[in-house]
Amino acid sequence: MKHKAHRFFASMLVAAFFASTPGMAAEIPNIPTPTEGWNTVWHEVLIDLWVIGILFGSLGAYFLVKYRAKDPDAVGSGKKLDFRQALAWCLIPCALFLADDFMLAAKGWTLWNTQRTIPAGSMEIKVTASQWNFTYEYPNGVEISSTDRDTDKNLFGTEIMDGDLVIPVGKPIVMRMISSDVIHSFGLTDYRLKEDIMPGRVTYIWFMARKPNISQVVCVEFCGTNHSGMYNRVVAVSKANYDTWLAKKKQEATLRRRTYAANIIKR
Ligand SMILES: [Cu+2]
Repeated sequence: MKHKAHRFFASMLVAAFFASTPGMAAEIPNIPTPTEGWNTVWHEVLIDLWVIGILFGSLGAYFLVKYRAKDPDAVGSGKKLDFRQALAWCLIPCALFLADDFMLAAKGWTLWNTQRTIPAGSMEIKVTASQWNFTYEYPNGVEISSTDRDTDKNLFGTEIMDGDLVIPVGKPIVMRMISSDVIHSFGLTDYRLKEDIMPGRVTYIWFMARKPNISQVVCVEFCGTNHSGMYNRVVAVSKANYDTWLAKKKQEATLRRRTYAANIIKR
């Protein structure tokens, strides 16, 4: 009896779990992102550096002790290598290290292709950088400026605030960027990405959040006095929360336009 009750509750739990997440897994496209690509390649570079460092460090230390001069007049007596042996000692280690470099270069090439290829079904946000703010234009015309942020608010808070670049989770986002004055750079630090924004050229960068989180955009190219104030938060929220936020912003913009028009007519 007790067993049966256990099984019943366990199956209910499993059913509840699947019922609550049917869309979740399907919503997130299973595509490689540049963020994960950079993390992987960087970890591999670090592992390589550690392995090579430890290997050569310990070998060097071992040789230092083993072949130390035991008295000041001691002269080393190494076995002379013939031409073929010397050549092998040069080429084989070189080939081993180059193989590792080629492997990393190939991974870097793949990663670069991922970073440059915008996935299908992505959402475009237009970015205009100027001294000293980022302005974001959403597909429905809503505009957000990084300088709209409320400086009294807690930047580490979890609720959405003015000036936040809000994006839906599981949607590849393309930032299509121009500058109205000098060179800026769009630095998505937590997403491991940056791309310059220049006058007279359109540049782009794409990224995707796999789960709700808060990170930052910072200008990473010195662009004048208030360069350090050129930043805002990137808030990734669920699709439903994103839709609600965007509708609210659209409503606010319409209201602002109407008030503005009414004031002009009054004058
Ligand atoms: Cu800047």
